[in-house]
Amino acid sequence: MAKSDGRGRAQGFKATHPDGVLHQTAGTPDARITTNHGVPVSDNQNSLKAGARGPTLLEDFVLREKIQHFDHERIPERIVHARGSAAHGYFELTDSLADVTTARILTETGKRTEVFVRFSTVAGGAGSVDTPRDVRGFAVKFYTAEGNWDLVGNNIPVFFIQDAIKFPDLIHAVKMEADRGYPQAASAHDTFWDFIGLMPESTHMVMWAMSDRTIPRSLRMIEGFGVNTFRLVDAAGEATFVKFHWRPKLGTQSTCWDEAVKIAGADPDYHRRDLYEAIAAGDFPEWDFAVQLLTQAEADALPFDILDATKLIPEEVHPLRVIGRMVLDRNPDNFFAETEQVAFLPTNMPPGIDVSEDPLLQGRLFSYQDTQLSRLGTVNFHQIPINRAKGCPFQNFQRDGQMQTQVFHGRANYEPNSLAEADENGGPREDPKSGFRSYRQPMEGPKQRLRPESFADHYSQARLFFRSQSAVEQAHLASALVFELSKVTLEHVRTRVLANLVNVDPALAARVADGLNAPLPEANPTAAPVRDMEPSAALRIIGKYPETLEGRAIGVLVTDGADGAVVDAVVAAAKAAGATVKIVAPRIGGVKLKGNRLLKADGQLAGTPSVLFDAVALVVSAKGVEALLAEAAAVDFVAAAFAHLKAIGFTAAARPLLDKANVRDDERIVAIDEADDAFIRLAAGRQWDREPGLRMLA
Ligand code: HDE
Repeated sequence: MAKSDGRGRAQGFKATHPDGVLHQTAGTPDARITTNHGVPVSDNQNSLKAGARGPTLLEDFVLREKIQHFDHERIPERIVHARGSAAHGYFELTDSLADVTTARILTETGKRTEVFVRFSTVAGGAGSVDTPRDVRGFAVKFYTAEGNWDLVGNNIPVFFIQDAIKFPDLIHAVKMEADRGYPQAASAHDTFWDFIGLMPESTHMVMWAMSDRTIPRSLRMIEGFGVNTFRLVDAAGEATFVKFHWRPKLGTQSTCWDEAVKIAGADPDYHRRDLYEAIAAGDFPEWDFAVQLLTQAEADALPFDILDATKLIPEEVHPLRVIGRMVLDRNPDNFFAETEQVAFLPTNMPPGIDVSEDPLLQGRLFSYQDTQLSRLGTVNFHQIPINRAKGCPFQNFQRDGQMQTQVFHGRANYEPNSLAEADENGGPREDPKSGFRSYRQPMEGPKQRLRPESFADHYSQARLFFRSQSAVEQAHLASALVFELSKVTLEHVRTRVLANLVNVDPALAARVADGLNAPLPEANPTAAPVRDMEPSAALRIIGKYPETLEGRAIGVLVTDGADGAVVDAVVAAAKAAGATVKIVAPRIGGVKLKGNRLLKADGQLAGTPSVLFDAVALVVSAKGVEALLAEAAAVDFVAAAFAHLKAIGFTAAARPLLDKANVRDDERIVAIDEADDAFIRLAAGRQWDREPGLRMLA
């Protein structure tokens, strides 16, 4: 693994920004602090005063400029997806789609194209936590040779609503309630479930939202979906429908709900830190890029409308074709300049990729461009380095505006012009041959506000999703519904949601009603008959991800007097299997192992609970464990690892701690034996059959 400078770049690599961004170098004359206008500053510690103890002078332009700049540091946060983390990387096409599109990003195999990817939660503010139950945004900006392509997706393939006109209502309902300003980053409240109950079209997405997909283990372990249906267009102008998918190399993996809640307290930046540290360590996350392609005839044969974003296309019916891969290999240099200022626009598409008439997508085509104006404050936001087209020039006759940074030459700022003929630079010209052309979809019909009949089936795919899950996943989903609805204070809201659930699956509705201790209502009327579809194993996550330690973390709890040889063996085996390892000790200075060897700790026990690890090892001495028995954080460390179905490896002296934490033996409670790596083998998975004995699942 290459040594890294903390940003995922090999050491010795000098950071030179393509846009000449300032990198001060300590110790050189250029390292002087200056004002924003270049005047060197002599004293950055004291303001200019009348006398040593007198008032500060208005004259102090150094102070005024500094404070004024600080006063204006914040910009409006995104109205949705405010909390995010991002990384740079590259995309490489492995299988050309030249038969269906002219877009070079999808036809030139082997070429690496720079990308910038931002992951986000949806509902919480920028300062909220990383692990609420929420959809994750998965937005990719490809800097292609034919202009930027922004594939602005989520980690769930469907959406709550069918028409963009409902988006402000949906978001108002899920965000903190209008009068009280809470809850932050949570869907478990009255207004969200009130809206959901009144919008049966949201039921399919609700199934996904209540599944473990919305409590991911890591941003490196989420899928991504373009959600909306797009088109690919070939040289003859013929179109093919396309759905875009990202598949994480580490598999799609989740936490337990109780764990996610506790991580929010233990490390609110859990996902952000994980992404940053993995890239900094050279452990680059990677995704396969895949498409589902459908002709118009194939789309027409589907039992639902391909323009309806509340529906997915089962993989068993139209398999995924993997056409490329994406690797994230560099952390941003500056969070604000890049992660905060990046502006994704679903309208950014190179020639050969086009939109469909999906009414959700159609609204998005307006919204993203528009929102940047209040967020970034100017029509020139495309000139901010992270937003600039890098793979090709950008040039036109749009001029001026706030924060114009380009200096245009020449007289012509209009087109057509004939200045070129007068030997003056007439500027760029349109390109009828290879410029962007919209697909020539024939259109006719009366102007009207109408939902098509083909969008009427709101429950069949919700049922498909629920019935495709494993028993464990069904229990989690039902329990999540019980949890959320238990936070709803309005009884009629709970009842209405239950009445919708009856349409999904009467047994699910009965389980949730039982979990609420509420009567089961009659089913709500449906706009179309609910169909049974063939269950799709592809919709599960448990049992699908690789049981590997790659991308996972192991916590080793140690005490004074512990056997250093055992610690070394566990650490070496875990690292060899691809895990990161953290030593946890009662005090951060570490412990004195047997033989007086000092072992420094990476985390102090009270601040490093086991929710931060995928498995834990207890390597302790008899004397050390005595002290731990009187430490609630130690008992919690073990009890929580057990409750979250994790492997616990232990040396013999740890037994009293296991007993105090009420740990019952099963396959993943493993005595650590230097000669046997059973703990490491079992550390990658969770002991699912432990769960029913531990908590009341619905
Ligand atoms: Fe967005 N969405 N959205 N959205 N969305 C925004 O644009 C909007 C939808 C998604 O990391 C906003 O720049 C409307 C679906 C992501 O910067 C805003 C509708 C999907 C991000 C906006 C939708 C998404 C956004 C807020 C319904 C999955 C974060 C800030 C018609 C395919 C991008 C911004 C980033 C952000 C509008 C629905 C994904 C307000 C009107 C469906 C990943 O323009």
